[in-house]
Amino acid sequence: MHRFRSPARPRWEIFCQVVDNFGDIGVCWRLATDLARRGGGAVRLWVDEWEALRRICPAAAAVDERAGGSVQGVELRRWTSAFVPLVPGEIVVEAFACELPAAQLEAMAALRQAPLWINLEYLSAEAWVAGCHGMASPHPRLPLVKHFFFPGFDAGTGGLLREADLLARRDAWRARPEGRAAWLAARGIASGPDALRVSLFAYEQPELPALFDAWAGSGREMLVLVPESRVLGDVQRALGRERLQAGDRVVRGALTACVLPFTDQAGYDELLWACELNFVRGEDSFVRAQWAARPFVWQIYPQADAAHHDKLEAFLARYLQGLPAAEADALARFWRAWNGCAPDRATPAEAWPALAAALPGLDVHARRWCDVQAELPDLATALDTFCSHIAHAAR
Ligand code: TRH
Repeated sequence: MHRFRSPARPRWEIFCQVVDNFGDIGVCWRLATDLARRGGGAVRLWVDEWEALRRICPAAAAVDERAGGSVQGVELRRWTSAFVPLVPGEIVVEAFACELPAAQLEAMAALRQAPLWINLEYLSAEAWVAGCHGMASPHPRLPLVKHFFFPGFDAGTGGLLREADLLARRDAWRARPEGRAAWLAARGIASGPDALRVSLFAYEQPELPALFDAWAGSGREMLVLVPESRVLGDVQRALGRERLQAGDRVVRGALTACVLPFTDQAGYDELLWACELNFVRGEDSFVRAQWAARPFVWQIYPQADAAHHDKLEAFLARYLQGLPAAEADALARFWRAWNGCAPDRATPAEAWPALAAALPGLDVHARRWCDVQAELPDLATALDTFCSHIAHAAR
């Protein structure tokens, strides 16, 4: 069996297959740029869908898909069915069990020193994660060993992606007196000092019209910022519009809804920082909302067997710890309603007044949660440490 030995600055090679949305590429692009920025070695990212990459990383449009090219220190390569391996990296990451091409595995096995092969798993707050984090699985035929690396919310897991300067950048952005006002003004958006600013990034949401009705009739000005995403059809339905696009603004009672263009990831962070309540989805925006340290509503990626309900409850069980019962109930009730989960059969519109009342307490809690999570090693650091430990153990 070949043994992995990590050089001081390994070459990282990440494989990403885009499933359904941006999520997988959102996480992989963030990991790749974070590793590159930390100077821990060269980073190559293989992506099967260039269009999805281009949306979160517009600079990818200038890269020749066949020849590859570098953006933010990451070598971008298109992963096609005619895949021909390059010299494999010393650390090869397959994201979310995307299954490396056979030619890549053969190239890895042919090396004198086998690369360290990592399967980066989906984020889950479930208790079993810590037990599986770091497990090894030898390839049945080739002299290769795959290691499972799980992100998570405690020290027994691989942590969460968090760039080294993220929280300082967030605080500096918020501290600038003109920060948010200028950000909104640059997008042609005005709101009163007491408005509740909400970002809405979501999958389809059939319950949205009733919630918009509640917001339109609310006693507080509601500014809802909707980046172009799958929920836009429901926003159109809720506002009785045929077609909405970036730049459109619709006022109904206390509610003003503004459609924003889909930006790069840095721009999306600023949207989260600018709002008092963020609706997020999937995995990466869910984590970014936690670093924004404001109350948020998570729409979990739906799975056919409703396995996502358990994942939602597992996160709620962790997140709600330490909150007074009324605030914890308000948040849990709204999240379950937003995700269509039994047994709490309230609709989001019915669950909204209690959530609105709980926001001040939830705001304090969101900051506390963010601070606690920020004490743990971030995912890129944890991954680097994990690889070094395996290399050390192999000596
Ligand atoms: O795209 P998603 O729905 O991702 C999901 C999850 O990863 C899920 O686990 C997976 O199984 C499924 O895809 C197939 O949501 P997510 O993870 O939040 O990714 C969206 C990315 O888009 C994230 O990196 C933030 C980014 N983004 C921008 O860069 N600009 C924007 O304007 C917006 C709204 C988002």
